[in-house]
Amino acid sequence: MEKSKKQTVFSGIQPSGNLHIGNYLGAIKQFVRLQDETDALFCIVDEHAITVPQDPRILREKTLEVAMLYLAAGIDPKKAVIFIQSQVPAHAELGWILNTMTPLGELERMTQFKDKSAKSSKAGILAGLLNYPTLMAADILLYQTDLVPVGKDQKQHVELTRSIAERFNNRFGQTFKLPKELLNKQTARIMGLDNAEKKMSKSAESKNNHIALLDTPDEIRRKIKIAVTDSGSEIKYALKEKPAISNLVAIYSEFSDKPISDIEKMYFGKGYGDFKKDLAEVVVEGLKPLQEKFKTLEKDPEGVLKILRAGAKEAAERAGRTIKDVKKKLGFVL
Ligand code: ATP
Ligand code: LTN
Repeated sequence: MEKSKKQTVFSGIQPSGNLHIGNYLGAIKQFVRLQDETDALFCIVDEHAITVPQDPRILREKTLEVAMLYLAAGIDPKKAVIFIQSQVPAHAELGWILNTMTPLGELERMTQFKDKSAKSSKAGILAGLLNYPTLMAADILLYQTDLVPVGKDQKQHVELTRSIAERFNNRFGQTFKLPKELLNKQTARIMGLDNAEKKMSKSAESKNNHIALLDTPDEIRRKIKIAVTDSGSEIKYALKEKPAISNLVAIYSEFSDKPISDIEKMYFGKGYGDFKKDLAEVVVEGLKPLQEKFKTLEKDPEGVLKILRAGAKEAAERAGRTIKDVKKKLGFVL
């Protein structure tokens, strides 16, 4: 199929901490699958990361780390465009323009804003945290995106993107394609290992909440050993009745490529101890190729920067077409 006939896919990850298996299963694994069948762009959204204060040295380090993790996970720069958001100025430009057209109430309703702002005093909440979704809308709309592969926590932001685009199109004529979120049912919300009621999160307080993609085998074994379980002893996938075990079964299934029903059969009559021991090895083995490739990439930061610069160039060309059309429609002098 010709490139232009393929569906366009866009997604982004913030370089704001250690990427974990929730990010991998909910997002990156989909990216790798989609790069073959679609026209895909994957971004490292550093301008989103600064909506909470960041140490500049660490931000730079984490930005390159996310790029290397994309590559180590199997995203191929020959198949997909990989780039850093701040290297394409059209994102901030369109983000601002969309800000001027988005009612405050719609931003205040966003669950992520409510959750993140609840953790600070009012004086500590930055305007950028509230305006975060308009920048995300800009990311998506600049590329005439059809599909946005994300975890469930981002569904609301993609829905808002659609209403922002619709409103703009109604007022100024057809400009943006209306994008849709793409969720993988089994992995859209991987739960914390220390608490099966909350999603696995980079910013969780406990170190035992998540398995980071670069955790050592011993760290992985330790975290799985102490992961919370449910009452009873059966290994089965039943989200309401057994949320913690269901989460571990889903992780097992994803890293082993075995369907959930096979895992339930394999562990019928066995206890949590046996299951957890095997799960740890499945995750250790599952992450091994990624970790090895990461180590190789780390030795060649210049090579990675080169890929990112080429990605930014291609992204800027494509984004440039949309931003030019938007400016013309708004009455800006070009
Ligand atoms: P945090 O984990 O600190 O809340 P985040 O979700 O705000 O991080 P990103 O790192 O940008 O931010 O998320 C990258 C991708 O990973 C997004 O598509 C997000 O939906 C997905 N994701 C994050 N946490 C999970 C999870 N627990 N399960 C599945 N997908 C997830
Ligand atoms: N908001 C997302 C990161 C993000 C994104 C995007 C995802 C920024 N821009 C565009 C998909 C498409 C998050 O916090 N996970």
